[in-house]
Amino acid sequence: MTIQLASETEVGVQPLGCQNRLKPGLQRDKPGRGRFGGKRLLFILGLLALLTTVQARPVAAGDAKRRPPNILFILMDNIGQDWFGCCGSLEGQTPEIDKLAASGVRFRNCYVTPLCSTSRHVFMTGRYPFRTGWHIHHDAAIYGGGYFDWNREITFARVLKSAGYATAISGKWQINNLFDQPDALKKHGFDEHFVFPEGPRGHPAHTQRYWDPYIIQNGRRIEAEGKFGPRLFTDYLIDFMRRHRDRPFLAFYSTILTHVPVTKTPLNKDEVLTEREQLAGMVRYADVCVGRLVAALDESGLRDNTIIVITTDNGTPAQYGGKVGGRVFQASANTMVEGDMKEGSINVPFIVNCPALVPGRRVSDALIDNSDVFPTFVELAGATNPAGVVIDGRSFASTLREESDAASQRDWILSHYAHQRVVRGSRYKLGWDGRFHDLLKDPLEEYDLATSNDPKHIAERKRLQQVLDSLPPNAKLWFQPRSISARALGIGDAGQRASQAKLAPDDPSKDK
Ligand SMILES: [Ca+2]
Repeated sequence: MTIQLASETEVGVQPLGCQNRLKPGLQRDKPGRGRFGGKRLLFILGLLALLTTVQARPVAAGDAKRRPPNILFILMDNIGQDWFGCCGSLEGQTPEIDKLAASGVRFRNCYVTPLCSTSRHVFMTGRYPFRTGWHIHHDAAIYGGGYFDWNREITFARVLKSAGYATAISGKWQINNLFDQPDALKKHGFDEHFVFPEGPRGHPAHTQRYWDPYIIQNGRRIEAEGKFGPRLFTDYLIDFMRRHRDRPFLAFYSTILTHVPVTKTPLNKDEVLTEREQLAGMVRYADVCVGRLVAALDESGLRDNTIIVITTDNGTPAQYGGKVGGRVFQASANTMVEGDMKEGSINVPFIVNCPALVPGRRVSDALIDNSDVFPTFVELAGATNPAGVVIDGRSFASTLREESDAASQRDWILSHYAHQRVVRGSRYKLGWDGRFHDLLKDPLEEYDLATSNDPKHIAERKRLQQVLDSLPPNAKLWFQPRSISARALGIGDAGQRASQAKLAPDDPSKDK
C-alpha cells in the first residue's frame, strides 16, 4: 500500500513511509519541497508511521521477533546466463554461484535493460525508463552533462537507510561524476562508498579499472598501485559487513567484473591467454569473490539473517558468448551501442539465497524484471515504498517466502531501451516492431510468428499488444545525452549532428 503524498512530478519526495524505523542519531535527508508542511506534514508522518507498523513484517512468516534481514546485493556487469553454470553454461567458471543457486531460488526469467546505465537506473529506482526519461545510455562520469539526480529519483538505498539500515556500495558507479559531485553517493543513500568512479577520456579513472585501480573511498582516492581492484572491493565489503554485524545492513556489491577490457587476474596473471580465456578468468575471479563474501558471512555468524541476491545488469557482449548446449551463445550485433533486445541480452541470471529465511532448492518461472528489485528490498526491510512516487516494479518477496503462487505476481515483464520495447509472458514475447516469438519452441527468436493464424498465438499477441499500448510515451530526458549510444541512435543534439555525419571516434567498449 502506498500513500500518495504528492504528484509524481513533484521531485525531492522523501521515503516518508519508513520514519518510525529511524534510530536516534541517524541522519535524515531534509524534506523535499512539496505542498505539504507544518502540522499537515506531521499528521501525515504519524499516519504513515502507524501504517508502516502495521505493514512491516519479517521475511520469515511466524518469526515476529527477528530483526530485518541484511541484504547483500551483488550486481555483476556485462555477463549473461551463458556464463552461469546454474543456468546451463558449460564453461565451468561459477562453482560458488552455482552452489548458491542450488540451495536457493533461481529465477529463470528476469528482464533487464540491455545497456548498463539505463539498466542500473531501473534497478536503483524501481521505475521504467519511459517514466524517468533515462531510456538511453548515458555515462555521466565519462560524458558529463546529465547525471543520476537525487532530487528527481529515490534509490532503494535511501529507503533502507531511512529504515535504519547501514548502507554501503563497493565497486562500480558511473551514473554520477564523482569528481564534480563528491557527495552524490551519500545523497543517493549510501553511508559509505568504495568505488571505481569512471572518468572522462584522458583521466586516469578512465582506464585504471582492474590493475592499479583508481578507487575512491568516501570521497578520497586510495593508494592501490600493484593491486587488483576486484579483490579490494571484496575486502572492503567484507569489512563493512563485519563492522555492522549488530544492525541491519545493505551491502551493494556492484562488481566491475566482467566488463571489458579483458584482463588477467591474480589467479592467472602468469599465463598466456587469449582474450576469451581472459574473460573466462574474469568470470572465475568474480565467482571467487562471491565465495569470499559468503564465507565471511558464515564466519561472522551473519549468514542466517543475510539475504544474498545475485544478478547482472545486461547480457554478455556477442564476441564473448559462453558455451551453452554445445554451442557458443551469441547475442546479435550492436549490443554495445543500440541495445540488443534478444533474450541473451535482457534475460539475466537472478539468484536469491538465504537458507534460514528463503526456502531454497527452487527454480522459479515467476516473471520478474529489474524494476521489481526496489519494492522487493523495501518489503524485505519491513519498510514501505516512498510516498508520492510511482514505482513500476512489484515486490516478489512473497515468492521468496513461498507464500504465493509465483505466476500470480506478474503476467508480463518489460525491457525498454530508447525506442525499443519488448514484453513477454511466460511463453511468448512481443516487440515494439511487431515481432512475435514462442520462446519455448524458439528460444533464439529465429521464427517470427507475427502473421501466425494459430488462435493461441493471436490471443497472446493481442494480450501483449494491449500491454505495450497501455504504456506511456518516453518522458523527456532533462539533459542532452552525449554517449556514443545516443549519437548512434540520433538522440539529443549530439545525436542529431552525428546522424548527419560520421560518428565521432570513441571507444565503443566504454558504452554499456
Ligand atoms: Ca553493463
